[in-house]
Amino acid sequence: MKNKFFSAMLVATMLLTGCAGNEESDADNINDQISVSDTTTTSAATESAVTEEAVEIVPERIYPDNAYKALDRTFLSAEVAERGSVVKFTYETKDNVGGGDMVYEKYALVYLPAGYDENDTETRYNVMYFMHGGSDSPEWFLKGEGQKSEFAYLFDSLIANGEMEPAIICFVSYYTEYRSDDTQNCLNFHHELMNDLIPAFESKYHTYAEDVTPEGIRASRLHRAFGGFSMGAVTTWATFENRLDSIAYYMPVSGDCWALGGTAGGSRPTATAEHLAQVVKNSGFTAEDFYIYTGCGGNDIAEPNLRPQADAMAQLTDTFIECDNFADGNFYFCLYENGGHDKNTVLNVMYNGLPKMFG
Ligand code: FER
Repeated sequence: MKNKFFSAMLVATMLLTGCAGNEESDADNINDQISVSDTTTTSAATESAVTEEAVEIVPERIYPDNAYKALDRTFLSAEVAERGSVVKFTYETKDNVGGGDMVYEKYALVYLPAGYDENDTETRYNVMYFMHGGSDSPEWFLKGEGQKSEFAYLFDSLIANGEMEPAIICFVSYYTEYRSDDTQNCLNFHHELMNDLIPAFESKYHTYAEDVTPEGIRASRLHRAFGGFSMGAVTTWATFENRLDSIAYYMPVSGDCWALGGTAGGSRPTATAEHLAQVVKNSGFTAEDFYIYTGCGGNDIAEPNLRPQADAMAQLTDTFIECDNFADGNFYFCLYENGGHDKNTVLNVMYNGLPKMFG
């Protein structure tokens, strides 16, 4: 996978330049974070012959081109050999921002791909967390435990057709019992995600996190995505701002970044884009370390907010590299020509974007 590629590149670069690296520098920290899950490869490689590592490693991940293609609607209903399942996952959370001892129970609806076996601890799965829009819930996507839905069919079909590797997709909610302000709940969800949900979820389900310490979560960042629709996209941009160290792939659909105020992606696109670029710089990560697949419909109420922001981001070419293939860049804006602010747009963006996710 790509982390192996980066590890090998790091080793090759160090060996070629004769540079042992400065453990304290940001650049090395980034490389450490990317390659931790592959430390055995790195340390073994360090001790083995230079030429062997330098010539043999090729990136294993071939990215499909990003050119938008219309959703194949047979993917939403066609019978394929195997179906995944939809289960409910409950976890305990707290007011991570306000504090206090109160514990609250919340749940997520989880798509598990066909063949997922809880007793098989060897097989690891990529994981995506996905947030609903205003007034909605995880049921908007998956209907409920044990239910069939267009979303689950889409994932089944993409996997059965070999367009994406089997992945676990966890539909979450920003609603809380302790705060009624939707925007604050969205902007703060990343605390609950990292402190409460991911440790519980990735202890139970077989993701690439070897353990659920902050280090274990960071080490598996190339195998983790966060996305969302509408207010869920607002949540996604906020997660990008705060959790780049733990999540490498982002899919904000039909919604802009509200860091500089509600719908500021539309009213202040350049400032919003510059803010996001600054966040990346401050984090010590570079354009090579993350991927954003964003999109909306042409008739989507969020299009006047998201499109100007995406256009402004694409101007900042040292951070957001617009591309037709994630092999060449890290940023793609997907416009579903006649799409509205609705499920059909999410299905279209997922159909196009999911095959490009994960290292
Ligand atoms: C947008 C981001 C989020 C947007 C709307 C929302 C109109 C959410 C609205 C809601 O759920 O009330 O860019 O554009």
